[in-house]
Amino acid sequence: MTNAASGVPGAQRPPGPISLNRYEVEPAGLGFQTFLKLPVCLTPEDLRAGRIDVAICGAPWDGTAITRSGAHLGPQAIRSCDYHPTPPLERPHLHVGVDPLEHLRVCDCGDANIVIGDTEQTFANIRSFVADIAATGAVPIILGGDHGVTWPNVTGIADVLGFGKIGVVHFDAHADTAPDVQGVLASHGTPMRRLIESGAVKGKNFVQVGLRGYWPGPDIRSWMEQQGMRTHFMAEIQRHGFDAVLERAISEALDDADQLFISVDIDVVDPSAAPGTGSPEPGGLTSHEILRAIRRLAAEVGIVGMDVVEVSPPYDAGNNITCLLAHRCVLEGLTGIAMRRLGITEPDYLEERAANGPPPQPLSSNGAGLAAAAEDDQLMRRS
Ligand SMILES: [Mn+2]
Repeated sequence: MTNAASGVPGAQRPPGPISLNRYEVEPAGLGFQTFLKLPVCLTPEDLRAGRIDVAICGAPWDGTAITRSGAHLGPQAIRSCDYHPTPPLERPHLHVGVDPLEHLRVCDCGDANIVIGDTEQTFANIRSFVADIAATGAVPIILGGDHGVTWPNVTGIADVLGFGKIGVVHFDAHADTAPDVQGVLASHGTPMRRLIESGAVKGKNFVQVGLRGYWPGPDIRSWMEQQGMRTHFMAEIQRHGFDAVLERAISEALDDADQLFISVDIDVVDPSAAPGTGSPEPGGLTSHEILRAIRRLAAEVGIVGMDVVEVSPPYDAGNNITCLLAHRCVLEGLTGIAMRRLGITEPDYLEERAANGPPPQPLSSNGAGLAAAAEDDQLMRRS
């Protein structure tokens, strides 16, 4: 996030978050499209001065996608999926009664420095970009980008918190554990292999949810089992229900590592709700299942980072439903982080009014009210 050259961001001003709003109130779509039109932080000093809790940022890279491309356009497309005027900066979650922006200081850090065509340099840049954010104590939420970026994303956090200390819950249709792709180590099919082989994440601290389809074969699956990875296929979800599998994933995530990173490949969701992605696989989660899962993990386990990847706007349906879902995945992560700060960590917490409908109307008082209204009506007619 820092440059040695002249023109260092922040060199000519006091550090702190910068609002980019030109006008006092700007409708969504007007002006600079930061996430939720949040203020911007360009340097670690800005993050520290603003005592930022969560930093949204992007890794607009699709150079390691081996299927359909376009994920480099994900971060800006996701940022533009908001429709509330700002200020006021508020997003009260109707199901849990918590407004994350009331309890968290959140900013947009812009994007990691991408060098088109140079995977090695780009991944080094993403890793240090994420580490710089994590080192300030802020939780990075990274918008992808193809899934290759999860290797530097998680490694950057491990650089700060320690190798082998982080658990990963990985939502995906695909295992992403190939040893290489045509001899190439950095790919969107290999990041989970790289994280385990490098020691950034222990195999048994990897929990995967939503796998399906026709890959990988027995060799890779047996490697995954040897590492102790906990993999939950869609078949398990179909047989036992999503909530039961999510409970298992939560207890596995809490098993050893106490620091959790969530990696959301949007293709874990069925292509009917998330068509704009590189490797769509029919038969996936619903949108409300992924949203609830992210919120629950952030609230009940706690997260030190998250990414939402593989959103490819050129393949999205005309109403941007995939980008919209990715945007809401971030809002659920923010809500869960705020819930945990408030001590709301009970399993599947929902606000009473939202979960159980309107309070019942006592029949007697209702009847009395009607009778009184009828009496008023009679008086009106007589006068
Ligand atoms: Mn995938």
